[in-house]
Amino acid sequence: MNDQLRQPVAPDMVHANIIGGQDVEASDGDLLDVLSPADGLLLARIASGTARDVDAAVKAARAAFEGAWGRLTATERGRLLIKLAHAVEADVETLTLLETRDVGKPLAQSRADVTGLARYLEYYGTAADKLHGDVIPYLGTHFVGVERVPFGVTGHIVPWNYPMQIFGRSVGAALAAGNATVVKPAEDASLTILRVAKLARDVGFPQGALNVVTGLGRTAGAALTSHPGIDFISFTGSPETGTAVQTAAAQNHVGVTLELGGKSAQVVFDDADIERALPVLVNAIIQNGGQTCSAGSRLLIQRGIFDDVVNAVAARFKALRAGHPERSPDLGPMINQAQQRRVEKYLEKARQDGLTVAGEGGIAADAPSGGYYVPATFLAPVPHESTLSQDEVFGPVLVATPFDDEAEAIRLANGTAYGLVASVWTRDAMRATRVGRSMRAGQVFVNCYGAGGGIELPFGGFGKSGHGREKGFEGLVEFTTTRTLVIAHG
Ligand code: TXE
Repeated sequence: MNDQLRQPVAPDMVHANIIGGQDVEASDGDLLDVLSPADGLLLARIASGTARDVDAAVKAARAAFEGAWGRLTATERGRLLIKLAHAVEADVETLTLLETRDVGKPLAQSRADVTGLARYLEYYGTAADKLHGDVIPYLGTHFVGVERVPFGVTGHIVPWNYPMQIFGRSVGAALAAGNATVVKPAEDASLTILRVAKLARDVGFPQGALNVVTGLGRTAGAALTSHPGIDFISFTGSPETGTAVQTAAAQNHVGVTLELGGKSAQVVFDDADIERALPVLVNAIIQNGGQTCSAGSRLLIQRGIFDDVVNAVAARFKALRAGHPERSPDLGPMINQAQQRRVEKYLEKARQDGLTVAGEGGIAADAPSGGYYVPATFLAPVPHESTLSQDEVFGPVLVATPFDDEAEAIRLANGTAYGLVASVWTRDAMRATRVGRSMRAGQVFVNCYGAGGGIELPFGGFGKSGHGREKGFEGLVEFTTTRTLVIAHG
């Protein structure tokens, strides 16, 4: 493990943007403080990127696309991504600790994210030269070939909840497809992305293929999404910012992928294997403190087993402790004070509305007082129409609602503005298939939830959860368009 990181990180640890392969300070020299979610103390400072920095990064990316990066074959691009995957694996200890300190994830989750990033890079690296076009039968006198070509320069707005994984699925796929990239990490989660960009430089990515401009969403982020030199945008974040991003993209007539979170239902029928389900039902919301777009934040339970399942889930919630992320807690802190307040406000309103807390965890006695901790909270029964059943809380808050039959289960599961993920728990294979295929969600799990990380599986939403697909081979295709060549030969 990197000894420097074992020590308290010096507050003057300052990070520049990475533009055209160089470390570049913000054009006006401004810095943003990075606070540790575990204790609220200063951890580092990052460049507060400006529109000028974004412009320089877009120009560096364009030069790479038209130059050394654009000239590489798909195989050569793939090899570089695989080299980067190996460099990430070799750096796993340092990246894991840095991620935990920056975003407050328990070490095991940070490690899983870093390993996930390496796997994304491997997946897209090995896929780069398997992405090919088509030949279309046409007039007898003409040959028609359809090529899959990159857009050019892609912009990536990455949120703070899974910086490593979202960087992997978005930037990894865009690079594999041959685009040059400009990344704006979240202001609360830039440190590991900057480090990976340096690893990319070390393993030989041509200058400008991967640029990182850190800073605020309303300045650096907005400058990136409205820049006329950007050919496609990938955004993961809130629906409100997603609207701003898509509006900006529309001005430049470019496409966007939006992944905007969810309010995903876990549907439990009375014939389900409850013992098998219980740990999965709880983990689906507790993972990353509930700050997960695909969190299973609603339990829909068939009425006959409602009380029993609620009691069993409540018992598990009571045992959960939020604590310092370097001390293997059940869940870490929220990312920042604003997110902590957001979750607390939802819980205050729920109590005012008279909703019943069925099980509440605690905060570990040794959790630093300045950290952004929220106890895991399970409420049941919660009416389907209530705010807590409809809004994405993005914290360790689970609600349960009873249903009577299959039709009601489907209506409730599909009854929010979101549509990202769902799960169905039953031993009846026909019902599992029937209900699974009725879900308005981009991914549906049967007798499991989020199994295996899903790097190979297309992921994305319906409705307010956004549009476009990431992950899997479909995520690679998403970063390309076509060019059709018609050749007369007779
Ligand atoms: O999101 P924002 P916030 C949801 C979750 C959370 C809420 C608010 O419910 O509680 O959103 O989080 C950049 N132009 N999700 O405020 O604002 C910003 O710098 C361009 C769900 O953090 O969407 C960051 O990099 N970019 C979600 C990114 O957008 C802008 C993950 C996300 O920030 C911008 C995160 C602008 N005008 C939050 N304004 C998921 N789908 O998993 C901000 N940004």
